[in-house]
Amino acid sequence: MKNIYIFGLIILLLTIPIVIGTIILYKKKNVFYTQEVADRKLSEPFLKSMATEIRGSLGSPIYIIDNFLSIDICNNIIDELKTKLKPSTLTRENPTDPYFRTSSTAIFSNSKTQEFVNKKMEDIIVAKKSEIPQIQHYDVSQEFKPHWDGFDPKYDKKFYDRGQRSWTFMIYLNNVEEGGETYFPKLYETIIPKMGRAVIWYNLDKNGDLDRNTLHQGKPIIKGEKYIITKWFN
Ligand SMILES: O=C(O)CCC(=O)C(=O)O
Repeated sequence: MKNIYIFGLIILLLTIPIVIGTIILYKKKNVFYTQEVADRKLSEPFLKSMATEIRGSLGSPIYIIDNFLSIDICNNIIDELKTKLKPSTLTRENPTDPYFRTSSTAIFSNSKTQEFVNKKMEDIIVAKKSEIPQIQHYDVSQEFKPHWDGFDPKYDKKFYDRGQRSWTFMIYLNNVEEGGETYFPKLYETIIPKMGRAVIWYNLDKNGDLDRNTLHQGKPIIKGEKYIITKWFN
C-alpha cells in the first residue's frame, strides 16, 4: 500500500513541471503572436485608405498602391544600385532546383533617395523591426518560383528566430514588355509590373502562423527586364 502512495507521489512530482512548462510555453507563444497580429491591425486602415485596388481574399488581402514612387525616384534607385547586383540567394537552400531563383540582388546603401524610399515604406507599416530594403533584377527568362516569404519555424528555424517576415512590401521600378508578373496561385491573382506600383501583403494568418495562401512567384521575363524593391517587416 505504502508503495502505491510513493509511486503516486513520484508521478505527481514528474507531471507538475511538465504541465507548468506547457502552460508557460503556450502563453509565451500566444503573447508573441498576438503582438504581431495586433500590429497588422494597426497598418490595415492606412493601407485600405491608400490602396488603388485591394485584391486577394478577405483573409489574405493584397494591397496595390499605384504611383507610390515617382518615375524619377524609380530611375534614381535603379541607377544607384544596378552596378552592385549579385546573384540572389535563398533563405532555404533548394539543391534539387538550382534555377529556383535566378535573379540578382543589391542591398540598399546610403543615399538621400534610398533613405527617402525606405522611410516612405516604414511610414505605412507598423512593426517593431524591418529589414534593409533590397532591389531585385530579372533579365529575360529569369524568375523566382513559387514560395512563401514568411518562415515556417519547423523548416526555417534559423531565419524565423532572426525575425518572422510578417509583411512584404514590394515596388516595381519599371514596366516590363512581357512576362514578369507576380502570381499568387492560391488566390488566383496576377499582378502586372508597373513603374512605381507598390504591392503589399501580410504573410501570416490570424493566429500568427504562415498563411499558405500567400504563396507567390515572380514569373519569367519574356521580353525586357524587371527591377523591384523588396522590404520585409517583422
Ligand atoms: O518578382 C516578383 O514579382 C516577386 C518577388 C518575390 O517573390 C520576392 O521577392 O519574394
